[in-house]
Amino acid sequence: KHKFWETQPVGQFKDVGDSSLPEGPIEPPTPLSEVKQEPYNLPSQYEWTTCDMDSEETCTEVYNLLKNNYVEDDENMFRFNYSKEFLRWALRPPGYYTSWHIGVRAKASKKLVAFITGVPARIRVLDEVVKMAEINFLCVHKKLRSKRLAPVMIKEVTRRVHLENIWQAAYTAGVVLPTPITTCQYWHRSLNPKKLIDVGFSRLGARMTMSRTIKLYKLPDSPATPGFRKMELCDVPAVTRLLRNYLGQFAVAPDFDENDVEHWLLPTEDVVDSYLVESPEIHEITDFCSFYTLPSSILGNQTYSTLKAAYSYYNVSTKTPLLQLMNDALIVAKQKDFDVFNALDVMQNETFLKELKFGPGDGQLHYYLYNYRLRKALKSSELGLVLL
Ligand code: MYA
Ligand code: JJ1
Repeated sequence: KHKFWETQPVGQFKDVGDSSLPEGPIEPPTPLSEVKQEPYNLPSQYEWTTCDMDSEETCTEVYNLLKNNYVEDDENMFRFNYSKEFLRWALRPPGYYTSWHIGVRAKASKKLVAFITGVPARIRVLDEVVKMAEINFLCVHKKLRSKRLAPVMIKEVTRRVHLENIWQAAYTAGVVLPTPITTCQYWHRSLNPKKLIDVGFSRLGARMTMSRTIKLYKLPDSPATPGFRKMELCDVPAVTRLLRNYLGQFAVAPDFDENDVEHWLLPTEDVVDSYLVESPEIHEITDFCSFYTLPSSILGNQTYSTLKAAYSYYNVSTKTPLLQLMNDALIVAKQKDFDVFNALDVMQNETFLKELKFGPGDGQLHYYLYNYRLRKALKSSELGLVLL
């Protein structure tokens, strides 16, 4: 059934539940001299290109490929529309490799027709910190689908990751592959219910009118928690301590240091927003919340072309109840004109989703590790990792 994935060092469906298999790497690293030195072969009309995201021109080509060909919902009503600024942020974290930003061009026209990326990350799995690649933005132009280009791209990114002496990877997908370490549910909190209903993102509930719906989702004009403010550069050490301590409780989570926190969590306009609670008396940072900006194109609506969505990222509560902290996150997201606030049922998110009027979506997100076996699948609440 999975002609490609059956050949890869990933947990296979036939092994699910087999607790005699060892936990950890599925195959050992090979000497670097034994890693294939030349790129994999593409069909003869295509060529590899390394995408320099510093180049405005290349970044625009990547942006347009994804804008027109990346992930859609199951009814093809919405398509992710990552901004250029977001792509630069996502692809240039500390220690990134330009060689892991891989494109495919048509030789004749030089048009960019496919893309896949990796970025380096340290991810803790149970009690071991593992150097990994986070693989994302796999995309093949709609006109070139089902030609088995994706397996070649995955093998090529794998080869380039191996050349940096990294042997594991983490990735997510909306499709089921061999085999998820966990499956997460998307939840959605309406901020602009009228627009969401008008564009078909949500529906009027039974026995609900538009005005009752608008009232149901109304939020205060400003956050309620004393000392709630935007994160700043000087907060990086305190936020790193807070986050490291919090993420320690999950089975799989990033091992963030201060450089990572500065990159991934310091606010960047229209890319990532982070807020914290500084106790007014002792100036101690006790709580933290964050979300990233990922709009979707609305396909074929006369009135609206984009849905502005915020996605819950990392949140830590030690003093302010998580429910109150996330309510404040919803309030600032509404103030910033987002239409919807999305979250997965990871970490402790289940403790606020229903109470804060999130509803389950029709999408799921499956999480995977490459060349690392977990004896048992995780509950989504045991996962401390959010990929973009
Ligand atoms: S997930 C986002 C994926 N992108 C999209 O959904 C955008 C819209 N779709 C497309 O662009 C295409 O449909 C794609 C497939 C490119 C997805 N992950 O070329 P094909 C397998 C992994 O004929 P196409 C993200 O970015 C499929 O099961 N494999 O198909 C994370 C089949 O294999 P098998 C996938 O539709 C990506 C084969 O590909 C996915 O033209 C992580 C068919 O190939 C998928 N999302 O193109 C990648 N979809 O026969 C893995 C289909 O065995 C990274 N397939 O079933 C692994 C770690 C690598 C690094 C390791 C380092 C050590
Ligand atoms: O956004 C998603 N679904 C929406 C829109 C559905 C439109 C018809 N298919 C949804 N809306 C209901 C909201 C409602 C608000 C009031 C309360 C009740 C709920 O369910 C879904 C997630 O649910 N998104 C997708 O399907 C996009 C793809 C998700 C998989 C992504 C995979 C890839 C990334 C790898 O990096």
